Amino acid sequence: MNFQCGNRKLDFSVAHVMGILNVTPDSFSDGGRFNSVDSALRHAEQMVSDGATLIDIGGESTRPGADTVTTEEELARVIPAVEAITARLDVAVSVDTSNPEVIRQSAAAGAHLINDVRSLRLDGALQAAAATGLPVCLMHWDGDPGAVKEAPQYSQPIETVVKQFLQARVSACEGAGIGRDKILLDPGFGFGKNHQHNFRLLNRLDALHELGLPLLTGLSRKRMIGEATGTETADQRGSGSVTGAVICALKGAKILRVHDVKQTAEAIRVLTATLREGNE
Ligand code: 9MG
Repeated sequence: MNFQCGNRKLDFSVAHVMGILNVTPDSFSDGGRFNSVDSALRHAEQMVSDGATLIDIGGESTRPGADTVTTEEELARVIPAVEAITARLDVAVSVDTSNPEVIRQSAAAGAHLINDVRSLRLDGALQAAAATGLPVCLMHWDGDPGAVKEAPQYSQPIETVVKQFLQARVSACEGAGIGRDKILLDPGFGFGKNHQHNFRLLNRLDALHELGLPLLTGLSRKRMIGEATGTETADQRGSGSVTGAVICALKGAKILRVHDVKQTAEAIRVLTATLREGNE
């Protein structure tokens, strides 16, 4: 059960922890403290020593209301971090981007995976990703990729909506020459979904396995965790996020995108030890 991630192999008999490295000045929960190459590298080093086997570098904030970023600015934030981390650390580097030029230059800089919350729907993104030969993560986010849904409503159960959307994006990828062995799927917790959608999707994550592709999930420090735990700020949501990650892994997710790497990696080790015994 291996997944080839660029020149790295991930053993999918266990769940992997992907550490989040925001290189935006207004990043989600670190307040932009990691926006220089040195501090990005230090943060990545810490996450690797805490148990991350992937690092997801993002130069565009997808927080509701965040400023849009120009291609030049995104490249200036992301590429030096990709170069520094791939040159120095033994870790798979993912780039969180929807921009075709950033996809191209990230691959040239040594990235191993393209993580696109817009599922390669921007003009030229599908072709750019196919040309790199890298694997891609396709995430469910309904509607206009640039817009944030205020009061999301779906006419079918959310797991059906997500499954149909992802199936269509898988077909688009195959049509562009990206093979199924290079595709990860993501339900997109928090993207165009309300509390009920998010938790129903978490409960029914198994439904996405019918697509036959490995799952990546990200619910770390999101509002859904805040709503369930009654925590106002992102940095108060650590234990709720770890619990959510464990639920995802129990339901078969292979990559967990998280802020709290050490705590999540330890929790996953306990889960892995449990599942190894008595499951033969
Ligand atoms: C960039 N980003 C923010 N949240 C995410 C999520 O849930 N999944 C993926 N793949 N990327 C995300």
